[in-house]
Amino acid sequence: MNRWWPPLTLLTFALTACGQTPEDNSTSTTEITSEVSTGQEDWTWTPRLRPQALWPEGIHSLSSEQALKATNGWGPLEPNRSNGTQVAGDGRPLTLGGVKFAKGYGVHAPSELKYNLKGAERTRCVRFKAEIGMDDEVGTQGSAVFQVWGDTGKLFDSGVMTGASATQQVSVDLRGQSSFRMVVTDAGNGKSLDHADWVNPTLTCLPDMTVSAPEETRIYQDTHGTLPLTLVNHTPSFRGTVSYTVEANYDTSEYFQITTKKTRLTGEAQQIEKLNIYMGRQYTDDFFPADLVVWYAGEEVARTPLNLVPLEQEITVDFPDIPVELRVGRSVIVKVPVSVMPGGETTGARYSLSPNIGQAPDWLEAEIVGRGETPRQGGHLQVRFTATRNALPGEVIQGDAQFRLYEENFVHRFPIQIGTVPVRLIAEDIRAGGAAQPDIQANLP
Ligand SMILES: [Ca+2]
Ligand SMILES: [Ca+2]
Repeated sequence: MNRWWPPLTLLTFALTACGQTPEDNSTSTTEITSEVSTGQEDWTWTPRLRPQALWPEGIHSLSSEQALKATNGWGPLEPNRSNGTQVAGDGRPLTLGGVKFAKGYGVHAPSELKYNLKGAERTRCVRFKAEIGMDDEVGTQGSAVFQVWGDTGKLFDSGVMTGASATQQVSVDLRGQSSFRMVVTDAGNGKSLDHADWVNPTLTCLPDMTVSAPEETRIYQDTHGTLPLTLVNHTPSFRGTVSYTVEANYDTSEYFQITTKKTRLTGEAQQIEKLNIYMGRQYTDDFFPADLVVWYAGEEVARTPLNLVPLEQEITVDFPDIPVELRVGRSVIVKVPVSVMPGGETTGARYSLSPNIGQAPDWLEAEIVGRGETPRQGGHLQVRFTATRNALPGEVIQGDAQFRLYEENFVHRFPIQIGTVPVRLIAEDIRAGGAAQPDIQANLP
């Protein structure tokens, strides 16, 4: 047997002592209401009251915090120890079901601990968690009820727990409360042997922050887009990392994914985050109403409506298969057919060119001639390529020029590569050595 037991004499003393108090046979164990004492307390702690400073570390241990009020049915409550006897500081390691715990409160019914939930810098404490049970120092005896109360009434009730009860996990939502109380009653049968433990009591505290997104964000299907978020943080000391999810009444993974997972907040009052969103191909509606939810410490900290509008991309641009041949100082204009599928929504695409040839693209210039926009019913783009200098020895003289498309109507532009065109430079005069190439006329498609 691994459990540590005190000397028999001490155990006997402890158990008979709390079983022989004048209050022991009391049956007037009316439920403790918000501010009314039952008069059964053996100990009350009030002289050192002060609001606790709850800083937004997220998970906030209560085991070292000062309470606004504390009462206990058998001597003082014991921080990080079992209640033991009426003597202060005589408890043993908090033990539930044979498991010892370092943090928590050992109390004795009737007992109450009251805490402030108002934190500094608008911190909001939204959840209380603990493990509860009768301490092993009473064996399978004792009988008590654990309760959590807020301003608005009772938020949790464990039912009657005895020394034989399994440890319970407590998780209470405290949103909307300004304070809360951890209460232990004697379960209506007297307080004898009611040695109760609140183990690992914690508050989850959140920064006061808001998030907002554009009223509408348009993204081409099958591409990544950018969603600008504005994070406003009213808790300057907060330096935590928040994460994001999307809530909707459908499976969002089929339609889009937020690929930016986390943001480290720097304490700035306002922070801009550009979320990367991938928009899938499957869609049936014009837009996707959803909520973007910001999380911290496992709790929702802020949310904003999110309307993602998928743009169809049904434009085909057909470059000629043959290379464009250029002489230095000359230009070639290539007509590029652009087709739009019936019913397609080009929404006025805008084009630009990005040369990309080997290591030395600087000899090639390319530009759109004309409006640079696709007619809604299709048509042609005219692209002018110009060679500006001779190739140098060892320089690549043939390669692909990339043709990139930009959509005017994006909230944020990003390039979509829709094709490449091969371009060949005809060098007339290779300087610094090497043989000159034959003079070949540009091949005009
Ligand atoms: Ca004690
Ligand atoms: Ca009892």
